[in-house]
Amino acid sequence: MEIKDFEGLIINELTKIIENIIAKNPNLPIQVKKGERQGDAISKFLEQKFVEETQNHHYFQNSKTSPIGKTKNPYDCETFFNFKNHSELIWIDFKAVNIANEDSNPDSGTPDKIISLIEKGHFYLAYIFVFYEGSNEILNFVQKDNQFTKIYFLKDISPSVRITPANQLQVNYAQPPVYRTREEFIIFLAQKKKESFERRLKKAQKELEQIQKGIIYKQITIDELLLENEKQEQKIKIL
Ligand SMILES: [Ca+2]
Repeated sequence: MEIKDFEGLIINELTKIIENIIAKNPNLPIQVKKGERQGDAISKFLEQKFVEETQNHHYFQNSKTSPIGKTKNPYDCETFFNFKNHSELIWIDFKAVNIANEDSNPDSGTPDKIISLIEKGHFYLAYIFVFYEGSNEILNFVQKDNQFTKIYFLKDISPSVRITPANQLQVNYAQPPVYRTREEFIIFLAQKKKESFERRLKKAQKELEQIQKGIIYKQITIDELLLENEKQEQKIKIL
């Protein structure tokens, strides 16, 4: 089977499940103040529903939610996609977007978790986006570009993604994914890491040069700090 078709099948099946969950639960009893993010509560809801919906599923088996209280867990849900005699581990990361917040750049986790995943013989981390808006007492799932959910694999993430100095993948959720092969993704990820290190190095180099010139922070020099300190010490010493 072509890898691309295999991936397309998984995305299609995931989409059906999420659309089904939203059709059954068009709103949630969660209050959303203007612009407030309710991502965690929505994610918890979707995790549980996903596990329920895949209890007796043709393709998905052994779904489970992330362990409670483990905030740094690499996935929200884990499941296995079974096709013919093959069982493929899928990690799911739910992303709930309040459509009132136009420019949302959610951190999408460390890139290193996908590296460990690939190193262990897997590949697929699926981002599942859902969209919501708040009213007084409830939260409504809404469509964006005529879709209740947008799902893609991390391997197909927008080329505009960057790796932040805190080693987090960051991308504007509105940026569409692009298809790339698995091999292309590995090379792409290495390139993004390289660019991130280069930006950090450039910044550190600049800061190092400043401190070598005696500037400790912004325009403040070490000498100025020492002088100010001496003045303050004198005031205390004559008490
Ligand atoms: Ca998440």
